[in-house]
Amino acid sequence: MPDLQELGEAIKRGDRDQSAMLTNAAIAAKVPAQEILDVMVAAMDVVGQRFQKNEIFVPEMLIAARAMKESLALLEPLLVDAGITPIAKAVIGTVEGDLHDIGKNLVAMMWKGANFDVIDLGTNVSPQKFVDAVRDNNAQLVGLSALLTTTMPAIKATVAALKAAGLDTAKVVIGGAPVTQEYADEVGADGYAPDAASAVNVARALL
Ligand code: B1M
Repeated sequence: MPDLQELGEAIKRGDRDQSAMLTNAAIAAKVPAQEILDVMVAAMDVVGQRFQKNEIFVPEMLIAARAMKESLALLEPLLVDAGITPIAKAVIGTVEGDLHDIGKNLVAMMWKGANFDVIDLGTNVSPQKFVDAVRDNNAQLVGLSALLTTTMPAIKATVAALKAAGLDTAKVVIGGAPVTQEYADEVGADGYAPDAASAVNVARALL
């Protein structure tokens, strides 16, 4: 049985080789993907707490994130189900000014797993870029992620830009650590999801 605790420790240290090796070992041992993911997410929480307490700094946070991303890429095929005909087209991205993408990538994976055709615009995505992508792809669903209190207003600006462009038939789901249902109501988003798994339920309910 692979040591999942050691996987969490490897992510916290930013040891990519070790975390990839342990992730592969866990996959090979048929540990459920959700269980592996939970360990990885908990490790990133600890990284965030250490950063908050000034025990570590941005470079350490970055190498931990890199290790997590590599392990997440190994998990992706397990998280993404083999869907046949996509239920809907979705555009997702992290809003302007914000470079955090791990949570957004997780939502994208879960949406792919729920059989949505997902177009991932990446990070630091301007309202106009969201508008263009929704229009060009005739998307029915839009996902906006923000991890910083300072980038939350970009969610509001993006929702407003979509409305101004007459694209309000596309349902907007928002999320990210500082985002709340209250904020979603305030900015006129159609839905809020606290995590990637509930982003699937929220999207399904809206569609
Ligand atoms: Co940043 N960072 N960071 N960071 N970082 C946070 C967010 C912070 C909380 C750390 C802290 O102080 N404790 C803090 C924000 C404080 C605030 O505004 N309230 C912070 C800060 C301050 C900063 C910088 C300003 C630091 C600096 O430079 N001084 C800077 C900003 C850069 C920028 O974006 N312009 C910065 C930079 C970085 C790195 C680049 C080093 C790196 C990101 C690397 C990357 O993403 N590729 C990084 C990291 C790794 C973090 C922490 C440690 C981890 C984030 C993460 O990936 N978590 C984070 C602390 C923390 O959150 N614990 C922190 C794991 C991920 C699975 O969770 O993204 O929350 P999360 O996603 C969750 C939910 O939020 C939700 O689902 C996911 C779970 O299922 N969700 C959605 C997310 N998006 C969703 C969309 C949805 C629905 C749900 O619908 C569409």
